[in-house]
Amino acid sequence: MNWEAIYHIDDVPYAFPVRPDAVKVRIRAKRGDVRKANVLHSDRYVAYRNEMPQELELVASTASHDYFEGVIVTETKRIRYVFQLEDGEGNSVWFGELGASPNRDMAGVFNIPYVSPSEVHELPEWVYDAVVYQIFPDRFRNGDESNDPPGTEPWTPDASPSAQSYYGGDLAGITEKLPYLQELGINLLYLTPVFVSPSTHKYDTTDYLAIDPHFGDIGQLKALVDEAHMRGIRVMLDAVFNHSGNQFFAFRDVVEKGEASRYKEWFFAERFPVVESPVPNYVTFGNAIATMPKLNTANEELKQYLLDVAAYWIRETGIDGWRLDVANEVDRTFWRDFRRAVKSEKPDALIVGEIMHHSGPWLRGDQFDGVMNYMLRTAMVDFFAKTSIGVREFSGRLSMIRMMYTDAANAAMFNLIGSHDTERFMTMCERHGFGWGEEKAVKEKMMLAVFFQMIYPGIPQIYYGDEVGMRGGEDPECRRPMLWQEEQQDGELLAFYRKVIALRRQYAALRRGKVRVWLEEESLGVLGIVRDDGTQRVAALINNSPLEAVVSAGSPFGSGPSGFILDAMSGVRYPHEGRLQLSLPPYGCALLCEE
Ligand code: ARE
Ligand code: CA
Repeated sequence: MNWEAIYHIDDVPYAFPVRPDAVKVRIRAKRGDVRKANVLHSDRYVAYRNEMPQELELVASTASHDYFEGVIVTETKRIRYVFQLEDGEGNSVWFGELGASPNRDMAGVFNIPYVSPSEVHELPEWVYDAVVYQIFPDRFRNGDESNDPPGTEPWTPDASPSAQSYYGGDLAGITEKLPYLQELGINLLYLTPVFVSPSTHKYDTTDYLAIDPHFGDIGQLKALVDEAHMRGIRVMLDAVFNHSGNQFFAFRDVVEKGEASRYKEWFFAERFPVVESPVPNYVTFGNAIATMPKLNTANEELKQYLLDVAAYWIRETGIDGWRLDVANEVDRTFWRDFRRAVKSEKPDALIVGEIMHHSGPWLRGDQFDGVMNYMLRTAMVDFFAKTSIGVREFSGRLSMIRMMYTDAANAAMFNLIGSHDTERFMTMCERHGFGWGEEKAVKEKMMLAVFFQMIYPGIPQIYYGDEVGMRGGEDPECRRPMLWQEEQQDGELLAFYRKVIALRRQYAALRRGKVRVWLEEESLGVLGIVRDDGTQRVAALINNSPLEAVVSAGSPFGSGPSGFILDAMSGVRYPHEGRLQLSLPPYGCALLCEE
């Protein structure tokens, strides 16, 4: 056994409360090393050696490591525990706070002195059932031509927008299309910024307390939220608190009054007077983007101002949460206070940060619920669109990402294949797909990725237009106006989206079930994933290869209650006697369910 690979700490993500009386523990070992993993635990104040060993389950594997997990239930909320690992050759090792040792006492013990209820990362129940649709408001639907900005361009979905183009989309348009979204099956909307701003994307806020007149007004936002709620759809807005726009009143004040401005501490002026050109002498978002002065969110006065903004929109319009822009560059104390402010205004509000990389520090339950899962997107792009990694590597990356976070954080991720900041997924499939221009295979790869989104833990995210086959490279190409003409939409793709979203809503195991890898058929390109919520078990099969795959494997359904297993994708029934044999078409998938 490789002792050096064994790892656990008594902290997130290796130990975290899942209920006030239960803590999940995880331990890592070298892949394939450990045949049996146990945790021995008791109350901290009872005499040693009275513990019962509790066996842990192998829950995830990367190329190099296996991860074992178990839930310790505690009546007293005070836990003392130590791990004991066994390999296949009868060797055993103890692992405690002093490290690994063949001698139990030399390994020491881990302690969870007290599980405070406030440490449990509680998610609103609805989050488990959510499927989110992202809208870039200027480009979704023009519902009111009277508010169009000057120079509004014609709504041509194959046009090439510039960074400054306006297309006239607005809140009225979104409200008008709620029936379409309801029929699609989504139940959460995320709108990129809607507050007053001089740009088309509105990430440079002029007024945090007013809707941009080109999008509508607060009455129209209220109407949108009310109508959405009536249709079972929640609404989240974009909080751009890392920076403001340079037209924001406080920044104008600093530019005008310099050091005498009472808002000078709200920003990071390098010297006074503050100048915006030729090079800004203050900190901005990104690299010297003068129109986006960075906000000093550690400043108490500014903090209160922004927390009031967050509460105001919840209170006045009933929105259900916030997506946080450039979330990893904002003061973390600010985010902790933000969470308190938002949840005290609306206890079941959802908070999702925008972070493109490892997000552990923000996902301990004290700041965000989840993040936009760009790490998962990269894995999906590599596996489905580029085929630059195989089944094992993909599966390993999924495991790695899950093992970075708590169960709650994993459930609240926005699992996206693309956004307003990335090339569209279909375009990536095309670009990396087939020299021989196989239109069909390109679409099938896209469908596989969407199927995967729907069977995986976390909130599947759909970027407007992906569902009808819109194409587009990086910003601004990925922000074309929505394709509404039915004859131009990809009806087959849209039908597929509706079908797999409906399946996610039909099978509770896909939303709340634990996730286990069932099959990693590297040579076939087949991945099998099981979801199980304790009452229902479903198994998803994905054939990420241009060839038909004949899968013959031990069934994940045990002996099974009936003689048949249903593939909910095709409607085909397979005989079931402990073994499953079925064939998947090229880039095909199956969702197997007990009947
Ligand atoms: C505009 C132009 C672009 C141009 C850019 C540079 O449209 O074509 O390249 O200017 O000057 C908003 C607008 C953008 C606009 C930008 C600046 O939507 O259209 O770009 O403002 O005016 C990092 C951050 C991440 C951030 C991305 C963009 O970590 O938070 O950069 N995303 C948010 C929003 C954006 C928004 C802003 C922030 C600013 O979602 O839409 O942009 O409010 C790697 C790095 C990431 C990096 C990423 C960039 O993955 O690791 O950290 O993300 O690249 O894609
Ligand atoms: Ca309009």
